[in-house]
Amino acid sequence: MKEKILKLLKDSKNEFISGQEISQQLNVSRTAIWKYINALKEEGYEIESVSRKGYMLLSTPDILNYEEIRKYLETKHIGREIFYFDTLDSTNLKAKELAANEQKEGTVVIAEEQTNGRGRLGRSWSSPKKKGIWMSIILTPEIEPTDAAKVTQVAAAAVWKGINEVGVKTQIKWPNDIVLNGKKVCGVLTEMSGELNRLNYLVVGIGINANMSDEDFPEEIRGLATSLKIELNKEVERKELIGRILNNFEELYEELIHNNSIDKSIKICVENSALIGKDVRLILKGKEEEAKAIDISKEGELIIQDKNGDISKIISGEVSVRGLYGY
Ligand code: BTX
Repeated sequence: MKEKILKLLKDSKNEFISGQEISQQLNVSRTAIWKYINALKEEGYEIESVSRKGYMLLSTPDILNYEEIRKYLETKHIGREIFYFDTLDSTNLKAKELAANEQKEGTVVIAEEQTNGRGRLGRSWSSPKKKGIWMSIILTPEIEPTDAAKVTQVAAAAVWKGINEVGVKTQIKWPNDIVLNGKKVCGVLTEMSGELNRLNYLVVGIGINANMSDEDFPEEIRGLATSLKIELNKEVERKELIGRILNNFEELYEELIHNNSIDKSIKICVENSALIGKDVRLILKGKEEEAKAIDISKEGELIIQDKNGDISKIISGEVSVRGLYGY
């Protein structure tokens, strides 16, 4: 109901809408409306109320609920249900909980802050309040569990495109990072629930440093991390960026679902790769090896050439890849 009232306020653009009209349209009592209006005010919506005239929306806060993101969405399924939280331990954890309870394909979980944001291999992800985009998408594709890593490439490509559309050219560091001027601006964490040959669901977690300043990062990662704001010198509209990323994600993901292909995503990942053509250090189970990254396969594996000239493919999750020259 709160969302419906907000929609009416937004639809009456800069004009008062009377309590009576809201009450008639939504079949809800005037006292209930008053309570919902107060709840909206608490969320940061500035609403003027004048007796006999009604309510007028003066300004909307920078928050990431469905009502705010909706106007940027062009998707059919992805992001059509958004669970929005002020604070969460981790959007991936919440998404897994929801997915286990039959939440459907395309549901998105967003938090303004994560107190236990997670990276790969038990690492943590710094997620300060209202400074970034911390979100997870629930997916139930009919693909083999071994193909789950393909979705990470789809997500990386979708984020690259979304950020590019708001005017920032980044690079994709296979398999799951987006970098900007050699520093990490986004990370993707795909987690899966399934059995050997059956995938139950996937959760694709996306963390984007949108509007952080240097001092918003923990000291130990300041040299490695950057934000779109730092590079652009101005804040980005987080809700617009979310909309663009989800739109691109749906388009690229449909290629996987309908054609069992991720060619479009791979093309983006290859053309904008931070690694291809460069020497990299592979870290596999504590062992380090130098090689040259030469391509990404149709399946999303990194193709490398070792010092003897031998070519092989590596699967994400197997190794950490470091650029030798600070990318
Ligand atoms: P990763 O394991 O590749 O990167 C984690 C590493 O990146 C950390 O060990 C740290 O060095 C560095 N780091 C931590 N926080 C940041 C940051 N904000 N910016 C840049 N570098 C950082 C990458 O894992 C995958 C991260 C996914 C995060 C999303 S947020 C929404 C969803 N929920 C959740 O808990 N995780 C995902």
